[in-house]
Amino acid sequence: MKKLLTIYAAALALAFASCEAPRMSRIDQVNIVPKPTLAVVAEGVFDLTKGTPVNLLTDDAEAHYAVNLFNELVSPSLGKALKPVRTEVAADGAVNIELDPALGPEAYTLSITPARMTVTAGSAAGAFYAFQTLRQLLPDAALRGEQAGVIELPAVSITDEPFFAYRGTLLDVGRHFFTAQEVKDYLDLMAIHKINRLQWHLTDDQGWRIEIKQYPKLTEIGSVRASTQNNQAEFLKLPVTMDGVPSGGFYTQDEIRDVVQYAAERFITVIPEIEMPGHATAALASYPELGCLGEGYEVSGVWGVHKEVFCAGKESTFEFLENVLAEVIGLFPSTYIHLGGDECPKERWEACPLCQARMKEEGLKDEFELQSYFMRRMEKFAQSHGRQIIGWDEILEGGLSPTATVLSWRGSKGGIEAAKQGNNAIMCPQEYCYFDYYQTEDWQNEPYIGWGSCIPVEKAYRLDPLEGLDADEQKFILGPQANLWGEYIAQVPHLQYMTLPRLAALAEVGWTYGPKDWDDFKARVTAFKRLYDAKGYVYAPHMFED
Ligand code: TNX
Repeated sequence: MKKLLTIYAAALALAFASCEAPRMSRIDQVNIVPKPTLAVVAEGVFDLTKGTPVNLLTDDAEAHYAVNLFNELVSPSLGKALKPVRTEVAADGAVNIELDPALGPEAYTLSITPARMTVTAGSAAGAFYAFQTLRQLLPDAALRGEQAGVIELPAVSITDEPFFAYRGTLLDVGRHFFTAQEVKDYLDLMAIHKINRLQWHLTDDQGWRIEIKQYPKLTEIGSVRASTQNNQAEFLKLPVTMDGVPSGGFYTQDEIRDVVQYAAERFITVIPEIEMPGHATAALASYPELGCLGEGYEVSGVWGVHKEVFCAGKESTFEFLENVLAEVIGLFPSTYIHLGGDECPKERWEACPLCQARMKEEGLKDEFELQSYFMRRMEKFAQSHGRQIIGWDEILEGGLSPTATVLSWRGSKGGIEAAKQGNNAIMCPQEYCYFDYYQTEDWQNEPYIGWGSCIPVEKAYRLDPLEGLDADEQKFILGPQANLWGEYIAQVPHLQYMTLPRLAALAEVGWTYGPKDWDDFKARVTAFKRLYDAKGYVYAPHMFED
């Protein structure tokens, strides 16, 4: 028996030795999304093997980081990480990597000829984007990480740079919690689309998700709700039904730091959002003294706009929020901190003697001005810590602070108004950018629940973030953002389905500004279909079907 086994093992070893890793043929057609500034496809292929030298023409930490990025992409198939060698000039038969600060920080050129491959990037971020483009040039089997002796790369010459510096998505973990690992997976999804901002919606009526050391009850009490609405009551005009199942979760500060670091490695800035003065029920359930009523709050299990908001009359509210923000600022290096500011009903303030007294004292003519007072006061605090604030477009009501950035969600008009006033704005108009909406009109037949109305990929692709603005005003538009609201999104496959392939459309809106050609986009976006399939991502299939 032992002898038999030895013979068998020897035969196996021989079989492996003689079975060389295959040559992976080049992709049939070069398709790149988002569309590069300039891309010229040429004849021939470059053969990448595990013996291909990687020449580093710049010798600094960023360049070495770029080599790691390259290896992450190709070493699973080549079976080993390629070692960089420092050289003065680019050479044939090699991959050449160079950083050239004369290019913009996110800019790159990628040149592949049968003789050599050369990446020149403005910074490590540019190299990162070059390799996201290169990913789209890899054969399917390489995307799946299958072994290859040779990977054929098509000859191309690409010069590329994003149009907008801000290309964002919002992830709502307030409504349904996603673990730190799931958030990291989401960051990976963003990164392949060259999206570089994550607005992390960490607090809402239905849950407080971030550990604040000074206020432990925020997570002890505020991160858990007893029961959750499980029907689309608003959309279907039905009475609300509840599931009766407790649900919760929060991130420790260590987890937050870890996610922020993971994002930074992918050139994504995480912008924390702490909601105020509205969407505050979970905070009030934890510290009821911060509300106008002072008692009787519960972490909410139903969706929609809630009338329980922070009391704007009490000094203790501001003290609390400043202490919270001080911890948040310590965790997030982002220049921008998002302070919410949306959907704040004024009913409690109207009936609250302290809020009314504050209005009198400060000479505020109505509750909208009181909200503006609230936001400006918190903005001042953020600024005293060297940060800038973003707020939903409601911060225009009652007087916009000259230094706040507006996130335009009720159409583009808030962003337009902000830009006309000389304020920065980010565009996420509801009718283009709400990825929690259905993907098709035929919503009854979609496999996952949506918020209500529908945004097909083509609609998402049609957003023009600069529409309605003249050249001077356009400078204030930082870029577009897609919002993934989480009322009905509790599981990762659902999250992926709502995101893909609409994120590819948003990616192109943010990266490539210019005339729209839907048919051309539709043909090119197959690059992402290959990737989604290789990685096993769940996506809406409709645009690939006809
Ligand atoms: C509006 S956008 C909201 C969210 C909801 C979303 C549902 C904004 C500032 N508020 O609270 O989750 O609609 O699509």
